[in-house]
Amino acid sequence: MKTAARVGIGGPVGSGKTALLERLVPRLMQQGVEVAIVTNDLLTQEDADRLKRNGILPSDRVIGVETGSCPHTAIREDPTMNLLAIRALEKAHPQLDLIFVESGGDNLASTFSYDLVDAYLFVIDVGAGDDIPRKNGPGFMQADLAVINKIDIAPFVGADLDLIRRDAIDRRRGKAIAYTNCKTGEGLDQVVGFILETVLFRSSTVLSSH
Ligand SMILES: Nc1nc2c(ncn2[C@@H]2O[C@H](COP(=O)(O)OP(=O)(O)OP(=O)(O)O)[C@@H](O)[C@H]2O)c(=O)[nH]1
Ligand SMILES: [Mg+2]
Repeated sequence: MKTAARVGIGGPVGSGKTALLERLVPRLMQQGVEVAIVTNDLLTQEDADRLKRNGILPSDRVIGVETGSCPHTAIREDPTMNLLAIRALEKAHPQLDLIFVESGGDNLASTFSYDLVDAYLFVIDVGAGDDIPRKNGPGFMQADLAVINKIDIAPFVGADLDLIRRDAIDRRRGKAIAYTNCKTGEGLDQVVGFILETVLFRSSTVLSSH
């Protein structure tokens, strides 16, 4: 059976992980990528219900995992629940190319096990403070792609975007960084391009020509 590539999405509570998925999935599907999602929440199916409600995917392509423990446990220490959800999606939809695993909101130390995913994104929120990139959080520093989200609110919270960019480049040591506004879609082409090229090994020339 064909197995789908897997991409984790981690980051602090409310940084915009689900909002990013809501922007990414339609763009990837436009590129012919067959997508499904596993969400993780502590004690509810909140994000899975939201994704099913907004109809970006048929509802049987979304599974909500209730971790019941610190979110990082289910994406790093013991990913069994997520692996079972992935297996169920692959069995029901053998045509899948890509499965996203959204972690429950966690702290800056939250990283994914590469037994669970092929690559992961770490989403931070400009509104949480412009010092976040230099706090040496392993999730932010080690992720395959760091996503600095909510760039639109920088002027309203007194966050210095130039400082964020300088610190992010310094701490990430050449690894990829995207700057996004999930309300408008700004910066999303770079994230889609990263997934197409780095995870799915497909050309994203269609995107970069726009
Ligand atoms: N202004 C602005 N708001 C955003 C952006 N991205 C997300 N939001 C808002 O931020 C809030 C949290 O977004 P979510 O996507 O639910 O965040 P999350 O990381 O999935 O949250 P948890 O799963 O609870 O950890 C929502 O009210 C979003 O509308 C953005 O780029 N700009
Ligand atoms: Mg979420």
